[in-house]
Amino acid sequence: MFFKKSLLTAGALAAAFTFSPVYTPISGVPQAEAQLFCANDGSRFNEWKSAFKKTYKSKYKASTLAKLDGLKYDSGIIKSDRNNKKSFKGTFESFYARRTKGALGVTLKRWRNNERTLANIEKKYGVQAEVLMSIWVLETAFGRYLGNKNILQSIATLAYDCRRSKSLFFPEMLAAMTIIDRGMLDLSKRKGAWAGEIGQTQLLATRFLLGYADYDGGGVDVYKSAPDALATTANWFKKRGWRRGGGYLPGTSNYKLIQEWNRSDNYQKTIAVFADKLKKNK
Ligand SMILES: [Ca+2]
Repeated sequence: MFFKKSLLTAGALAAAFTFSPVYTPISGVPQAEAQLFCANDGSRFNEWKSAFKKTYKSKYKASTLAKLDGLKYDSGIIKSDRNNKKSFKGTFESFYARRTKGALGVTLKRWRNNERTLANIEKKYGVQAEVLMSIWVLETAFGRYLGNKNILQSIATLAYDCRRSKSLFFPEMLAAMTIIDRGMLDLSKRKGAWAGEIGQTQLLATRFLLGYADYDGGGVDVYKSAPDALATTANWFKKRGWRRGGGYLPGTSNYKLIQEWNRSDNYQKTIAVFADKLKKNK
């Protein structure tokens, strides 16, 4: 079964080069954020948490800020971040073959079993069903591999780390706190791949916040409800400017949003090409 080998670390791989549109240049950080700092080991993590709480005490509830208390610096996460590029190396052909091995039949079957849901989501948000199916299988094999790292702890560790803190993970940290603050999801109690991704399509916190959509009633649950996870993902693409019915292969109008989903060229192209293959084989 392809699930076991090729998709075991799907979420973790996907996480690596994800990129947030909420980029804050270091030169332009607001004063409050400048009070925070970064480091390359865990020695100042507790100090960073205290500084964070102080800086944002009027922005978030005390109960939200208290979620930081139990977090530890996770050096395993930093190691994953440093080593991640290797996972995406090689030619597109070899990467694509590895990641989609054995996936066509099971993904088509899953699509057929969720035909109406996918059609409704496509109709509502304008994002082609096959693109969502491609992301769903590549990220978590339909919710099978959701990751095993505490989400808030992962995000806090990466937001504190110097390498990509300001450009990528600090905005994710603020989004994560907002998600907790609004009672949307307690990320201090949820698990994801090492870069803090959420649910069946491994959404970064900024994406969860922007896309947040309840397809099947009863509140948004991107873990147990595949329709919620897929609708939230489609809604994110829509809000980022997905053109209804537009192309998504390299060189077409929507490809730039697939590029925004993940920074790896190989992974971007894999999402698009596999989606096209699904459509042609349906
Ligand atoms: Ca729901």
